Amino acid sequence: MVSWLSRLTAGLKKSSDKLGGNIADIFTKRRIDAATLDELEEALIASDVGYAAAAEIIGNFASQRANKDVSLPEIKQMLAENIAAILKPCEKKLEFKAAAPNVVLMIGVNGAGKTTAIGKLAHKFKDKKISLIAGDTFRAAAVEQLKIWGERNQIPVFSGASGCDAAGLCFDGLKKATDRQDDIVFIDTAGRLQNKANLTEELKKIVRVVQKAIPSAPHHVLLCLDAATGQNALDQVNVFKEAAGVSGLIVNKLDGTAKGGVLVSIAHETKLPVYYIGIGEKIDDLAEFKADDFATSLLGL
Ligand SMILES: Nc1nc2c(ncn2[C@@H]2O[C@H](COP(=O)(O)OP(=O)(O)O)[C@@H](O)[C@H]2O)c(=O)[nH]1
Ligand SMILES: [Mg+2]
Repeated sequence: MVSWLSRLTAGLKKSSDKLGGNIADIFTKRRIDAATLDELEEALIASDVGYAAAAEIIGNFASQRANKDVSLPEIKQMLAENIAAILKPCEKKLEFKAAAPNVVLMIGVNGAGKTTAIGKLAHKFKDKKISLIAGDTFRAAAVEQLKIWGERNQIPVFSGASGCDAAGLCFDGLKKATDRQDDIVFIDTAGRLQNKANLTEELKKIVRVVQKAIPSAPHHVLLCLDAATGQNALDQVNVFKEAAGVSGLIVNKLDGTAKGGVLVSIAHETKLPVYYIGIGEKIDDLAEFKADDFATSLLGL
């Protein structure tokens, strides 16, 4: 069995090759001076770490190394520690209340990995009684996709006719889950960002209806982000925060992108919990977010 850390490191290889390669290029050429620090900051920004986080990391790094000679591995280690410090506040465990059902609203733009993340999470929490609600009623394929995950996990999927009212479906699905005494209900939603006003309106309506069905719900509003969208992910956080009040993040597709540094930017700017990271399409390709592991993997350490 390959360890989580080595899978994470393998997934982040494109990101770490880019960042690690750029850092190596900078430091084999000359000693650390102001120009080198600038280049290092640029390398971080080029890896989607974001301006503010990069400035903070380099600021800390500059004061720590204070005229000492440092080797390349030591430099990477120091950077990894500074990155981990930014990520640490976002490392939180996704927890559920004993009082059932816990309602998890999964939101995000099309393709961000919502449906897949629901399938993976249902598997992670397979010791609990779970049902799914196919709230992405816009595309028939979306309902089918969720049903496949339902079959894989051997759990029920509550769905309606294609194009039916998503909020109404959620209300009925939650009543059913309450009757069934489910521990957790995951609600899949549509993410048509092309029509922002409609999306926002629909999500707000879903939240209202969810609260009507179960006053303490939703217990989690998880925003899925596709790491490959880079800095644009931050705009998505703001749009969805306004629409549905994001309580935590799942950052998907960290495998196969060179933009893994965006997680540092997201952590720095939003401080939202990052519960899980997606590192592949399979049922097991969802890892708990660990700040130290992520930082060392990002630097290829
Ligand atoms: N490589 C990779 N692919 C992913 C990951 N998560 C989801 N996908 C794929 O991305 C595509 C869109 O995912 P989907 O769950 O349908 O997104 P949704 O539109 O937000 O529901 C699908 O082909 C998934 O298999 C991930 O972590 N890594
Ligand atoms: Mg979907």
